[in-house]
Amino acid sequence: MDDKKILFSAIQPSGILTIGNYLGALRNFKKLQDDYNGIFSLADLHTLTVKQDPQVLRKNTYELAALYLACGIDPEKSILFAQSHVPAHTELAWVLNTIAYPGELSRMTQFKDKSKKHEDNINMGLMDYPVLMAADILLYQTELVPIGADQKQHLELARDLAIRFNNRFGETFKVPEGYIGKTGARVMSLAEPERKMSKSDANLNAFISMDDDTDTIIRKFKRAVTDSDNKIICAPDKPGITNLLTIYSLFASVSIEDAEKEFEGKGYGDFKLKVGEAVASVIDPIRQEKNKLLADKSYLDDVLSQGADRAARLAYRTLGKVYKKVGLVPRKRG
Ligand code: ATP
Ligand code: LTN
Repeated sequence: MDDKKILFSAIQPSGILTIGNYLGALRNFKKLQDDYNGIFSLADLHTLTVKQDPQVLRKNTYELAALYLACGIDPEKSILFAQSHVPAHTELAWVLNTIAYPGELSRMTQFKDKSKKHEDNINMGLMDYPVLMAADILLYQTELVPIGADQKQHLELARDLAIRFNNRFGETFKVPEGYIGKTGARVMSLAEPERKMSKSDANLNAFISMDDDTDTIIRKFKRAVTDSDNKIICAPDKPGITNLLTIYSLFASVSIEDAEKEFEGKGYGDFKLKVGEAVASVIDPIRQEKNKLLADKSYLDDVLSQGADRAARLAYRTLGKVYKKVGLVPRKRG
């Protein structure tokens, strides 16, 4: 690794990703990987906080590895690995648990939302989720963390834990900054534009999955909830159209203002078709590339294995420092 700053991010292999995950996270990873030492993880341990079918989880993990690569993460430039392949993540999480307070964890919006959604499975892992996420980030002396807007609160906690540990035991962790894109950090549901687009939504028409083909994408945009008048502009009282314009501007690479001009005087039908076509033209080649990569599991296994070796080298440097600072006796070898 050269002396560029470290960037870390992760995505859970908890299902097929949506264009929300793409616009809020994945798209930025590729943009940033040349200017930083990028470390990208499959947050497989995080997914266990919600019930998973073991076979589906394994499949989703390969899907996500292939998607990262298809979206342009270059394993020669960046490190790509599975969180569970580097045990330092859970080891550091344990130490951070001893300085994290139940009060601050139970106040987290995601914990409250997911507790409501999964009433039958409110487990310790669900509450401890942000501490494992803090460990992910702090292990690598990370300076920048690209995330969607919904993860801002978790990043704040990672910063608080780094500062708390440094104050108590001496300078150990870099305090990371978040990178939240100006547009696309919170893509909204197509069915209920006041709520964020989520891959676990029961209504399949509420999101565009990265696996949807062109016809499906166009059909879903056609059904997208819009507002009562016929104006195609961004406005606080037009959340549906604002969301579609944002999606269009990012996928067609035009500014919101230019998009508004382009559709001035046009009807919703025309507009929605254009949004669908713009999205499909970007997603189609990514999906095809992902499926090609998925056919070669041994290549994906190799990438992840080499990624885990490189990640572990960096991670254990920090973990060694942490163990020493808190007073654990180092194991004597030989
Ligand atoms: P779930 O919907 O199953 O709760 P999720 O999609 O919110 O999961 P992750 O898959 O871990 O959670 O998210 C990966 C990245 O995508 C994170 O950086 C997150 O902030 C971002 N992200 C998630 N949803 C959106 C969205 N609607 N708009 C923009 N970014 C998003
Ligand atoms: N919780 C994140 C996924 C995640 C993550 C991380 C993101 C796990 N560990 C470390 C950034 C840095 C989410 O997006 N739901």
